[in-house]
Amino acid sequence: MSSEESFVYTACPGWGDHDYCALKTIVKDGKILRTERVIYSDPEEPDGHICQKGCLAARMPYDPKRLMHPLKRAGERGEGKWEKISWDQALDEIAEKLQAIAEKYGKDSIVYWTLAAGVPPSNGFTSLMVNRFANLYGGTNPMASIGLDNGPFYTTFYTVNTAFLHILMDPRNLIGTDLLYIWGCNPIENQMRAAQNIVRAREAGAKIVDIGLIYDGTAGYADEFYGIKPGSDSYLGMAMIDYILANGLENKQYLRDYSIAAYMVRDDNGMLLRDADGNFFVYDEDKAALTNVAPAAGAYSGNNIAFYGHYECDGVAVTPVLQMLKERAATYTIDVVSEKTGLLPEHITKLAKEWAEAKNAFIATGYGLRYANANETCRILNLLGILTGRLGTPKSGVIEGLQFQSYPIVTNDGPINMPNGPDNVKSVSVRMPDWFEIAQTDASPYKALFTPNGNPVHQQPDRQRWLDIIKNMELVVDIDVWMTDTGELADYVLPDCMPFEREELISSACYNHLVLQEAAIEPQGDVRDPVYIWSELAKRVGLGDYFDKTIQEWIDVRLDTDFPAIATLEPKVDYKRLKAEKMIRVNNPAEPKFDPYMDKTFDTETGRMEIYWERLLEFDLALPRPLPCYKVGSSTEYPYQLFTGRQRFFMQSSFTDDPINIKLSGDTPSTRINPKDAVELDLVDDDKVEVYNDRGHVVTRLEIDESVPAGTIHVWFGWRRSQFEEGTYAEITTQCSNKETAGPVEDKWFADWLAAGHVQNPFVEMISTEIGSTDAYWDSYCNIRKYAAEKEA
Ligand SMILES: Nc1nc2c(c(=O)[nH]1)N[C@H]1C(S)=C(S)[C@@H](COP(=O)(O)OP(=O)(O)OC[C@H]3O[C@@H](n4cnc5c(=O)[nH]c(N)nc54)[C@H](O)[C@@H]3O)O[C@H]1N2
Ligand SMILES: Nc1nc2c(c(=O)[nH]1)N[C@H]1C(S)=C(S)[C@@H](COP(=O)(O)OP(=O)(O)OC[C@H]3O[C@@H](n4cnc5c(=O)[nH]c(N)nc54)[C@H](O)[C@@H]3O)O[C@H]1N2
Ligand code: SF4
Ligand SMILES: [Mo]
Repeated sequence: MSSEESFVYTACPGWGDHDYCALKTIVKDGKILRTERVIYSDPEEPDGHICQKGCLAARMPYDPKRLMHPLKRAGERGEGKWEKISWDQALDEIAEKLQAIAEKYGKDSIVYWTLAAGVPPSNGFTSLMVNRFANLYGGTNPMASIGLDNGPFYTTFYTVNTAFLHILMDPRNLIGTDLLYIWGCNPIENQMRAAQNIVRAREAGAKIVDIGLIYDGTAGYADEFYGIKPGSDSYLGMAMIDYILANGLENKQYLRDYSIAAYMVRDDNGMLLRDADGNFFVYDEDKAALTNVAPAAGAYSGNNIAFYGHYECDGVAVTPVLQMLKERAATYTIDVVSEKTGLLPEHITKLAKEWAEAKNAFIATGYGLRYANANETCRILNLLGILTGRLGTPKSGVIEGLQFQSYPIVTNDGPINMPNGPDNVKSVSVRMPDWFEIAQTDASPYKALFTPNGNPVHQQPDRQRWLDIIKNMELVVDIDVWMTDTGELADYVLPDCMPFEREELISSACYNHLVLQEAAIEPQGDVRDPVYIWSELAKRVGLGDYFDKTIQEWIDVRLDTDFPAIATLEPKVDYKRLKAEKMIRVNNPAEPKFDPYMDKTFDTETGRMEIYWERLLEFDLALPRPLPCYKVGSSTEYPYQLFTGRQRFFMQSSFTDDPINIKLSGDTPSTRINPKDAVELDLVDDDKVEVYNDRGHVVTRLEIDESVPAGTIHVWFGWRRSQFEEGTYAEITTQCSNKETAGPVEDKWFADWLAAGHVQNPFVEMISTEIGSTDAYWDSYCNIRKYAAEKEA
């Protein structure tokens, strides 16, 4: 053991779905001293980053509250009585029960819940090993169409026929822009990697405008803040589209070259006009005639192509897409939109004008838009980028869902996930709304549940649903680093290593670098890494031959890829080389920085960005259209909109055990309401209040705070159930994936996705979780009352 300081790299434990940093972990005498930002190699040297959570993460491995030993339930489920057992006992018993359940009910009765949003690093061994196990052994993945971050996926699937690619963006592209609309997200407090670049962008002259609900840290940082009524953003978007088109501010050259704005639509059936060979039609003004355009970005007959007007082709009346859009947008008048959004008419016009007129401008959208209408909202905001010619244009764009990346780096994970190829996987997948319908009934065929990633009992909306599901399970195994609300209901809780304790390949989001995570310290207590856990379980169910590699060997498999940015490196990168160098810059260009739209080639039927969606014609959604929220404001009994937004010092339920982070978060969870509502409700600061609806309740202290608009109740997200006085926010939130919120449009989207050749199984196609659903995290209504008074009454 050296008594000099040394360092290793670690995937940050605050790594949560949208911001991902490798940390530089400084070690001395076998202990972690501190964490620092990573210094990447040139030209990415300045871009490594660390935030307060990253700094405090180094405390985590030493937290006495973390899981240290395998636990077996000793009392009733949820009673909190545990017996410490050995790994051998735990794995022997789990394997035996698993085999018995498989024998009795079939393998599909075994469910794997693998939402890896809060498990660092994404697509590491915590995911790869369970995928491999499930694909070899069999079982059900209920993750097809989860209802998590759907809007951006919906938008890019129909517009440019990709799933994930067009959602990624190098955050450094923000630097040099003139105007940034931060729309429905709070990056200054919870997307620190983005925040760093927003700060740089502002220093370089950008004006920052926040369109939001809560006056949050981003609102405070912004030059202007516009508070909008919950879930009404698509109306503002349509008013902006109207302004652009009514004033001729659209970028015609761009629309002509890269979109189908000029393509003719048949008035009689709403389909794009095609000839027998699949050519499309536009109107050539010089020739004063309709001329055809071949599929896959065929050329136009001339330069003067019409966007507006009404035409006829062999007796069929036809209209260009942009004319139709203009007519539709014109119905969203300033008065209508002002009423819907609560924004002043002059503010709507100002937002539209400045967006249309700025030289370089970005819209960055996020998860404040996750109402049941979020899919259309995202589409409309994306369209604002297309109409002004900003997608793929330097220093401009629309970034959906704040998924920030440099160039994607692809490793050879297929053979790990699917050792016998995609056609021979034994796992099956069920769309989540369908799964919930069955799983929560007494007739549920699902008998075993593994939760190796995520904390669903706490973080999935409508907690009761999970209690019902677990009631039917004969075996529940949670793998985590903390005792969570999910673990509390398990039969076995297995303690995973923290990233500080194990090796791993960090391949995503590190600004074009492959980084080796090395163990900073010995595993504390009796914790084990995911390769050990799944390999040992596999051995006990007869799959040992498939789990015969060490972590180092698996890393070699991952690096043995023909993905050009890695394959072209000299000498070839393998574990040994990475171990010697710790990080290696892959062969991606430094400039231009990754922008998914930059080469402007699109794998669509037309070869252009499709801003008219024939496939959703039956829902009157060929053109975009604001849709209502699901429940917000719809109840007189529960008149308030519930917002359960994030906590700066927590990463979802991670960090909620650390005393410093707890202190920084106000010691105990709180509920915030506007002073006006407080007066009306006769509530004062620090009252104990109950926020409730027909599903359940949560009890906290009250904070009266002007940051929350009247009509909205904000209960902070993240805190464990045990930290609330009673109940938890998860009792009162709306189910995301259910038959009501995932309706016919979502069904059609899912069907279109499969028809496009995709696979309904997130264990095969790692992205399909976001397809064919809708987010409804904020669609819940609720009421609030003083708690003690209610009890005494
Ligand atoms: N510290 C911390 N950081 C995190 C996380 C964490 O738990 N803690 N979680 C990570 C994950 S998984 C995610 S998905 C991201 C999410 O991060 P964000 O995309 O930033 O989403 P939220 O924080 O949910 O919501 C942000 C803002 O949306 C606004 N909002 C609410 N309703 C509306 C509306 O109707 N219209 C508009 N325009 N705005 C509205 C509110 O003002 C709120 O402050 O954060 C990631 N980062
Ligand atoms: N009310 C409400 N509900 C929400 C949201 C909201 O804003 N409000 N946000 C939604 C969103 S955007 C998301 S992404 C989901 C998040 O939902 P989840 O991903 O289920 O939430 P987390 O609490 O992040 O769960 C991650 C779990 O992984 C564990 N973990 C951390 N590190 C490791 C590790 O190294 N190994 C293992 N095995 N486990 C580890 C953590 O302790 C934690 O229990 O929640 C959703 N639910
Ligand atoms: S931004 Fe996220 S990943 Fe980066 S240091 Fe902070 S918590 Fe960790
Ligand atoms: Mo998320």
